[in-house]
Amino acid sequence: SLEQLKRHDPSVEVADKPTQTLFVGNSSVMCGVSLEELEEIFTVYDGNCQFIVYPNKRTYSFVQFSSVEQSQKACDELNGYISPVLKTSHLPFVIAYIDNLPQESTAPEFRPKDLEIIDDFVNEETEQAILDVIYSNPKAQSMKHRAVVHYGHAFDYGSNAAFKPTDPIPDLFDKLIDRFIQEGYIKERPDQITANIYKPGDGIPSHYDTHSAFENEIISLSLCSDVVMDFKDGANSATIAPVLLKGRSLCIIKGESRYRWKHGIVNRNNDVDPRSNRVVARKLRVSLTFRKIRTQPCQCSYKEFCDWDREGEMCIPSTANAALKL
Ligand code: AKG
Repeated sequence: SLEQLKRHDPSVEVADKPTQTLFVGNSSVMCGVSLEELEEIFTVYDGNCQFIVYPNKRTYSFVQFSSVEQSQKACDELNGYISPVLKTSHLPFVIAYIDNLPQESTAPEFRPKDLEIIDDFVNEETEQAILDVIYSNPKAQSMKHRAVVHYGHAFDYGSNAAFKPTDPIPDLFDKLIDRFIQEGYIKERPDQITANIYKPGDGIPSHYDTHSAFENEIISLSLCSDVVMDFKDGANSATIAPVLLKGRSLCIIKGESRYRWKHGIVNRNNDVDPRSNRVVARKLRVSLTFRKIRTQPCQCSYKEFCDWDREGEMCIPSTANAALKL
């Protein structure tokens, strides 16, 4: 295992005395060890230890403890040990103290074309003000699974084909829209806003925002928690770009990233930051998605992914419904 460390991460120095950070060989999903198992085994020594993992890329992980005493106890007790917590793996952990973690990649992250992420778009005060507006709506207050509140327009089950006006767009959200336009992120004014409230563990299935239902530019403002959104290439579903959406960031999905790539959030309690490989625990997350309802057939240049066939009638109500996931 240490041989593999030298080969893949030569910048990591193995220490000759105890440090706060452990290299743990035979500890990844490639060896049949789940993140949940790893957490169960190592948090016994430090409830706040941090995990750096490489699912499907490395056979090892790193665990960073709050103190040397904690890492020493974990190392003494777990090195060479096959924990009974492990359901699938029968390989002993190979543990070593290390002086430094692998350097974070400085290469640009792999992202769909035309996707834009703006960190720190709102400050904490504005974040709280937005949450207050959302939670003043009774629909947002009790929930078992992902809860959804619409502003401006909502899908009309009655006619099953159109949007109907619903709660008006709050002034604060209108001010955000002014900023999107002034700062050049979008050109057209959205008229439909959806607030999604996700408990830790909740996600949203991979989907296209239906071409025929909404105009090109779609904005999602993330609040409260970081989360990884997976973009899947519609032309090749094995191509997945995981993108970290930080709390208070803006994600602008347009062009190729909107018409050709699907987006979704996996149901799970943790994410792996694609840049640092750190495990990030999810908290309750609220997002606001801003869209403009389309009134003319979609004329995008991604015809193979479009529900408008350019020849006949093709605005399928059920897909407009799916777009809003009501
Ligand atoms: C949607 O409402 O269509 C979403 O994909 C929500 C995205 C998000 O939660 O950021």
